[in-house]
Amino acid sequence: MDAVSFDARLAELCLVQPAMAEPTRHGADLADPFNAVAAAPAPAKQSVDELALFGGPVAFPEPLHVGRPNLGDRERFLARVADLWDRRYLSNDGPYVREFEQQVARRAGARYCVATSNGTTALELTARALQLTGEVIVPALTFVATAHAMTWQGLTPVFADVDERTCCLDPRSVERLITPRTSAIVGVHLWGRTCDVEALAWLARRHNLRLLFDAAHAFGCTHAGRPVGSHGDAEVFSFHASKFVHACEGGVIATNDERLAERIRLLRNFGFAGQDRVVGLGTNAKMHEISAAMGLTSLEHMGEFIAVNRRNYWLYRDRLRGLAGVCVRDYDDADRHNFQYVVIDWDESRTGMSRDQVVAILQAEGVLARRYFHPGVHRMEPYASRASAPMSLPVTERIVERSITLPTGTAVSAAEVQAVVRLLRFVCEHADSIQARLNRHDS
Ligand code: T4K
Repeated sequence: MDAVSFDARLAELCLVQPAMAEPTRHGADLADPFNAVAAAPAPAKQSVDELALFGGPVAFPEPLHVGRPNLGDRERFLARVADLWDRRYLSNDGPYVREFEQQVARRAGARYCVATSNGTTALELTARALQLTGEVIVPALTFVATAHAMTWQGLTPVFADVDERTCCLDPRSVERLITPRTSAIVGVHLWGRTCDVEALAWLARRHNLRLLFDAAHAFGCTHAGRPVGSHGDAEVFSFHASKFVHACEGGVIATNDERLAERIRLLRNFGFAGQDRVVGLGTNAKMHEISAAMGLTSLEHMGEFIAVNRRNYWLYRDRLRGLAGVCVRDYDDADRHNFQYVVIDWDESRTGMSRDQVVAILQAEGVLARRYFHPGVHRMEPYASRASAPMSLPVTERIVERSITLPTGTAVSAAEVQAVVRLLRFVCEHADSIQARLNRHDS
């Protein structure tokens, strides 16, 4: 697709904003129990000289992060820690880990859940338990762990392009890459938007491939009304601290395949099938009890965390509406979402500033916006210098060059969201003078 038609398509997608855009209907007024002591953001900038990048005062001396952990009820967490302290049961399939697995399984609509030390080990165990070989087709528009986990298992990730609307694997691109060496498709539900599960399942069936989903971003989401966690051979969650529900570090494999779950349990614990009985190779990828205690506490607040994320998302979307060249990526209204990533598409040709310039301006102000997932995994090592590189992934490359992930979560108040929006508007309105200042700096 050429640049013009891509932009036209994106503009079209941005224009199709559902009628439910009024923030009040989505919780903009929501009392925020997690942010009672948030500092008042600095007043709006009056001139370009006041930008922190040019020596002005920093708007957010206490920075706003993408991925600042949501914290639930401190007393509940500490009570669980006291409890595990008293029972002296700290790891190895303990009671909190089992409870956490049950709770996740219930929410993910999966028959079996196996908790692990993190999402990356969960992906590794699943690839190994599925006995994948040769090549696996993955997107390059993802966190590097998706590909690294496969490579760590001796597999070769083959990068397919993504769909411009969902940002997830494009089944047509996947189909073109299937060879006799391919053993699996690994879809990623990027930023909580789900893959075209049906098309990928059809391809997997047709070519006798395994289908695995990296659902690190999609806990609590649904696809066609069914919870993420119940698709493909397995779906893998991350419960890293930066995820909206977390266990400090943690992962979970969700599956409806009992034998697969059993194999993963063995692999997770050195291959032990009982005391002194090792039935095969295994590793140590166990979740410990303190993580599970945090996970259980976090799960108790899942609804509140989503409500705050939803409020922030709609505030950003509502307040940025009409700003030329800036478009908040939307969600499919038919499904449930966790709203944990607010991603904007930044069009340099319309805003007059490059994506990297605006990220630098935001970061200088303490708005620690991220370029997730720049430059694309195919441009990272060891993939970039493989014999088969370079590869052409036009949609992926356009998205990684234009995306900005903005701070959200319970550490970001409604007032702070509005201050970030003011800053973005200021940057766009003063793009020419900012460029002039930047050019003066360079010369
Ligand atoms: N698949 C996908 C699609 C993934 O996105 C991930 C992980 C995985 C697989 C692998 O799952 P895990 O093995 O991680 O369970 C972060 C996370 O480390 C990573 O879990 C996550 N994806 C990725 C998207 O983001 P960084 O390097 O960007 O994180 P970092 O250290 O810059 O932290 C983010 C922000 O949060 C910073 O501004 C600091 C702040 N922060 C972070 C932590 C951990 C805090 O304020 N407190 C904290 O405790 O990778």
